[in-house]
Formats: sequence, structure tokens, C-alpha cells
Amino acid sequence: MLSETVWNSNLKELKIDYLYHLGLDNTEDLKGTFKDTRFVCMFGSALRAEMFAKKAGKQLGFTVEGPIGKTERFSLYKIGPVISVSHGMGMPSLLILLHEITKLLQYAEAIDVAYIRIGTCGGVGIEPGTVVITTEAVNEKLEAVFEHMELGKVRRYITKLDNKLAESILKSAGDIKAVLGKTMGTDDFYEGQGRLDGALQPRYKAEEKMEYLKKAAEIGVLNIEMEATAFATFCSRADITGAIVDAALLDRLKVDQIYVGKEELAGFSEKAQQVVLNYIKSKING
Ligand code: R2B
Ligand code: URA
Repeated sequence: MLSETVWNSNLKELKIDYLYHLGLDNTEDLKGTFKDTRFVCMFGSALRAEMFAKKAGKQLGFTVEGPIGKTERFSLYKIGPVISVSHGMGMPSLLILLHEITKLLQYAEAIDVAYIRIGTCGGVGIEPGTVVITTEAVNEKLEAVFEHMELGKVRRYITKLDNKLAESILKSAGDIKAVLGKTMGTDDFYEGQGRLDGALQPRYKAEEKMEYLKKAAEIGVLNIEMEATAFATFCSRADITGAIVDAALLDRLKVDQIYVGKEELAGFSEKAQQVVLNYIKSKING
């Protein structure tokens, strides 16, 4: 998985490495369970990770193992060469999952694994239901940078993603409406995404919000969510092939509230999942 240059040398000092949030550790037979992993599909919600696991089991013809480990924080399933796992909302939660799942796969001696986040987002100038596959992750300042606080200092990392993988996933979309575009990752759903419907009186006006969203659209941002920059940076630092495939729930140039019904929402999310399943099928069978 990871080359010696990026694998954390401090871990050698540990007798046992407890992957606390997964409820697993490296004394278990991780190799037996996870060595053949080729795809890690990640979802914000535990329910979606479970639904995807079942769907992948049916469509790919493998049995679903899991949930494996504990389920207080994340829910993890294994379906043949695929892991389906939840990561919670936002970058802090996602980063915990990324560190622990990567250590797990390194201990398991998995070889060539792609990470794919399958999520939901607010579209920018696109129709609800459209699937956006990310070409570049940008932060709230519209820079292709992830700013991370370490030892009280802000570190800036590049947010490179594998565009070859994004293009291959796009080719697997079939009849599902899918597009390539930039994704803005934010640290908040409400004011961090320029919404006017949070609990508190925002310190910006409706015109300023529109100006901001239009500026984002002008540089090619097609969607906004809460994980893209941290995800892209982690994959880039680890030299792991990564992709983000998000279903748009609304068009932020028109509305702030998500008023789609439960069924329609599930349908949107399923489209993103199906695009990725088509891609995985083509890789497994090809
Ligand atoms: C999309 O949806 C969640 C917020 O509703 C968040 O995890 C994201 O990125
Ligand atoms: N997820 C987000 O982060 N923003 C949206 O507008 C919709 C889903």
C-alpha cells in the first residue's frame, strides 16, 4: 500500500496498534480478511455503507461480511475485493477513518487499493440528481489547497486527485447523468457554504452569497460538500488513487434548503453508487 517514505516510522515503536475508532488492532488476522481489498468505498452515513454493501454483494456476486469491528463511530463491511465503510460528516471525522483504514490495509499487506468517496453535495448551477466526479478539490478560498492545523500552525497541502480514475468512472455512468468538475470542500454546512437558513443571523447578505457562489462557478466549481480537500490531500500524500463521486441534492444558485423527499434523495444517492458499482464491475471483470 504505502511506500516507506510515507509510512509512519513511529509506528514501529508500538507493540500493538489499536485502530480505536474501527475497534480493530494489528494483532488480529487483518491479512486473512483484508489482503485482497482493491476498492474502499466510503460514505458519510452508516446506513448508506450498509445499503451499498448489500447492493455490491448482489451485483458483484460476493457475500457481505460485517459489520466488522465496532459500529459506534464507523460501520465497515467487506464484499469480496470491496470495503464499504462510513466516515461521518466533515473532514475531522473523515481523516480519522482515512488514517485507520490505511493502517489496516497496510498491516493486511493489501497491494493496490483505490479509495472512492461516494457522497451527496449541493450542486452549483447543475440539476439536482446530477452526479459530479471531482477533478480538483478547492477550499472555501477557492484554492486547490487543504489547510490543516498542526502544532498550532497552519500547514498547507496540495489537493491533487487522479483524473484518470475520474474519467474512467465517468465512462461507467451509462444512462446516469454525470459530469466532471471541481468540488469545494468546506468545514460547515450552513454559513461555511454561504447558506441563509442557519439558526443564527448571518453576517453576510443574500447578494454577497450569490456573488460568492457565482465566483465559485466561474472557476469551474460544480458542487460543494464537506470532505473533498482533506480526502484529496490524504490520497495525494499517501500516493493512493482516489476519486470523489457525489450526487447533487439541490442547486445552490437557486435554493439553500434540501426539500427532496426521502425516496427521491435515496434515488439520487443510488445513482452515484451505481456509477461506482459499474466502474468496479468493469475492473473486476476486465
Ligand atoms: C455532504 O452531506 C453532508 C452534509 O449534509 C456532508 O458530509 C457532505 O459532505
Ligand atoms: N451536502 C453538503 O455538504 N451541502 C449540500 O448543500 C448538500 C449536501
